[in-house]
Amino acid sequence: SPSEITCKAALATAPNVPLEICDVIVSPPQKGEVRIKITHTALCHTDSYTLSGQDPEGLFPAILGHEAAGIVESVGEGVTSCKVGDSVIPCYQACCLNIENVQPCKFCVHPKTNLCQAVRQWTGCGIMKADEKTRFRKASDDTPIFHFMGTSTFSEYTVVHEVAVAVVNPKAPREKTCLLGCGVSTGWGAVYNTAKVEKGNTVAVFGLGAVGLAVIEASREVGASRILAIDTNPEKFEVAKKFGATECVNPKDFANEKIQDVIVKMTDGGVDFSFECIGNVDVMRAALECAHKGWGESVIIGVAAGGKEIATRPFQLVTGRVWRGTAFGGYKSRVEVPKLVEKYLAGKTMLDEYVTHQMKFEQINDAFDLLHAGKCLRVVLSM
Ligand code: NAD
Ligand code: DAO
Ligand code: ZN
Repeated sequence: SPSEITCKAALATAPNVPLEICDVIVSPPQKGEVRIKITHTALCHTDSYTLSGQDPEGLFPAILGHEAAGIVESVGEGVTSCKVGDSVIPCYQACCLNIENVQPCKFCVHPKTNLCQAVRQWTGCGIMKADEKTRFRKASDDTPIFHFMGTSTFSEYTVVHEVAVAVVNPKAPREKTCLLGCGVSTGWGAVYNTAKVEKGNTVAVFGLGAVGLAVIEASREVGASRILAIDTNPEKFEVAKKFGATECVNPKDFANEKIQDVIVKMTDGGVDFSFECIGNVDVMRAALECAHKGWGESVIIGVAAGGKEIATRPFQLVTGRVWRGTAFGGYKSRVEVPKLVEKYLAGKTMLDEYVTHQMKFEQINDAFDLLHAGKCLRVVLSM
């Protein structure tokens, strides 16, 4: 049976201090768990948000990271849906469908949601369901280390619940498909599953990071007639056009006008769909209010800081606008992520284009600096 592994991990010891690369001991997977050798991990905003100390669920010390790919190293008792050697993508949003001897939760069988609750109460507390303990401890002094989002991919080895493991085509390059663990899938799914954008629709996308660009890419694929790309950083416009934006707008060019009024004027009353891909509650309002009267829908994707609230005049909704939100683009992760990998392999999606930097795992703090400076789409670290 599997034994403990000592390996390198990037430890978040306390809010707002650089990660500490150190040796950690990773326990064997218990019942319903899988130990994964992480080969590639990207960084996403949520990792930096939790590291900043603003995340109400943030725990320290912890191993962050949730956008990754790897290979199954060992499996715990009763695991049937993956085996040693499988190429996998850990899923922070679990999915308990299609597992032998597992009764799916009521969220998983519901067609309108992907918010599986099978392990949510434990992943929210940084522990594993089987014994409500962590599988990580510091090699130097045995301090227990919390898990993060049920994934903890900033480690050479991690332990996750079986319901959080998507088995994917081994031919797919993990240095690219790791992005399907979060941001890119989220943007695509927001268009296909949440908004259900159709050919000829008009779209406004606020925030041109990887998530916003994935929204643009999917909107182009479904045949949106106009795709307005909005960002306060004009350096993002060139890449937005490459992904399919038809027009780019910088709110800073309209100092005396609200951006929603600018978009409404540009589009004869507003867009069919808008997407907030930033995490700014004022922009969320603007996105709702630039949706067309009578039918326009706005999707919140960005994660706002803890305690923030959204506002608009209720009349905006009375007059037919709809406000929605999405987590992981509505994809039922374990079932649908493998299909996204196939779509990429068939040449029907972009993915390589979202990777702007490749670095070694040891350079993770430099990668965070790039993220904070807005200088990257995605940095992929190889272990
Ligand atoms: P990012 O930081 O790479 O991109 C954000 C972009 O917004 C940047 O280009 C920035 O210049 C721009 N921006 C900032 N303030 C602006 C403003 N006031 N007006 C216009 N543009 C502005 O981020 P990302 O990785 O693309 O993620 C976007 C958001 O989506 C984050 O909040 C992230 O946490 C969230 N997210 C949500 C989910 C989900 O499931 N709902 C999944 C992944 C990421
Ligand atoms: O409460 O059941 C739940 C689901 C919580 C997870 C939702 C995550 C949404 C955004 C995550 C940010 C990107 C990693
Ligand atoms: Zn479930």
